[in-house]
Amino acid sequence: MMKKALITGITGQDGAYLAEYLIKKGYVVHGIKRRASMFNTERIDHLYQDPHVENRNLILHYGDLTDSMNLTRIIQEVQPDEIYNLAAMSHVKVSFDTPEYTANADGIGTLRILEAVRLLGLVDKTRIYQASTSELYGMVQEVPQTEKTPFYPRSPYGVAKLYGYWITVNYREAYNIHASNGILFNHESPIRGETFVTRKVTRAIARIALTQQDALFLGNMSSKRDWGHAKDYVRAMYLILQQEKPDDYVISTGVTTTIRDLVRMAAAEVGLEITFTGEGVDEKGYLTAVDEKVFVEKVGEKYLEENKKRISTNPASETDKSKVIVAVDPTYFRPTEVDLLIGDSTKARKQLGWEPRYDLKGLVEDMMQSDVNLMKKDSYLNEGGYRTLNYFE
Ligand code: NDP
Ligand code: GDR
Repeated sequence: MMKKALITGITGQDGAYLAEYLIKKGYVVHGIKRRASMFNTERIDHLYQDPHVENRNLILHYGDLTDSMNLTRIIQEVQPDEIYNLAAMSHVKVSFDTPEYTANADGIGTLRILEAVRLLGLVDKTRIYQASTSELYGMVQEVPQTEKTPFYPRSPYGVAKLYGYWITVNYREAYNIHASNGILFNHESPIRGETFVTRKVTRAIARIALTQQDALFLGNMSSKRDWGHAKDYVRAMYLILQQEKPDDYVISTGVTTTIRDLVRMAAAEVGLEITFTGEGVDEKGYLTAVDEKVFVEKVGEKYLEENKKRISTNPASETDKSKVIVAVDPTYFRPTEVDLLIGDSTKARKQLGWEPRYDLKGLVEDMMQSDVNLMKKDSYLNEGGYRTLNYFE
């Protein structure tokens, strides 16, 4: 019998990589996708099979993590051996704008899945993976962060995911469900969402190199992230569900880098020399008092104290170069920030035998290569006149 997996969030970055990985392993993969006014399956189109074909190994269902009845019905129909709960409103900054929805989808959504499995009597059959996150650590308590480091989330997203984490642990303890948390640190890829900082940077640097764009605007460039490749991280998800006992695991590379250095690495891939600047930066590239005003205007006074240190330690460098490429726009600052993430994944490496195959350099190379190709394609379309949409002409 082929194993059946159900992936929520199959149209996202991780969902797409995981679906391909599981299909290659011989699974029948079921996925939940949201109804949208346009096609939203681009990341999995290469796996798509016509519904009229028999013995498909990819089957999609319309659904939403905010709809209990829908989730319960799908789980009942599919009777999955494994559920990977990857669906979420996953953008930290956006969660400040949509806190209630984020809590509903990311927090209560997790409960809906666990409770459906319990009510349907699938506790002994179905294993559950919960997409937990290094955003749980939030305010630095200790580094590197392990499974035992206390949580202190710093965004509505982080707080919603905290509920998801603990309700998973609670269902495991209360009902003996095989439910596990992967506490995954940031992981990226050529199909990463365009508004996360890595992809925003690789897309923009590719466009700047091809003279399609002049400058890139970023927020706080001093925060540090432990970035890995999504391909490596979906392997860890699978391994977590193959363990005899459910448990929680940190998945990370153990190397941390500032946003500023990430920008430098991406620029180096296309031989660009970069200059950092910002509204009101002094000749050394440090943000001046003027920027505090801009900050207050754009972000709000009450966030100034919290971010003052970050503003003053957001230095530019090599400012004597004439070309301005990266500028600071306070709009992208967050009301509360996570300054430093660096994960210790010793437990996963020992117990799961998991090792990442990509380091940050390999990841940036992969993303830059892909985005340069993408932007070249874009140029051809523009130059050929295939891009203009004029509904009223
Ligand atoms: P993406 O944002 O790329 O994908 C999120 C997926 O969830 C998309 O398929 C999206 O659908 C779907 N989705 C969003 N809201 C709902 C909803 N209400 N109901 C059903 N589906 C919904 O995220 P990633 O692939 O990067 O991340 C996967 C999971 O892992 C997320 O839960 C994320 O929070 C978590 N995580 C991610 C990390 C990372 O660095 N990437 C690190 C740690 C945790 P649509 O395509 O229609 O928008
Ligand atoms: P993060 O990822 O918040 O860590 O959450 P993101 O790439 O959005 O931000 C990383 C850091 O970069 C700083 N930054 C900017 N971020 C964005 N998006 N855009 C900018 O212009 C910009 N300028 C600076 C941010 O302030 C932050 O410090 C991701 C998501 O995938 C979550 O779902 C996941 O749980 C965590 O990673 C682990």
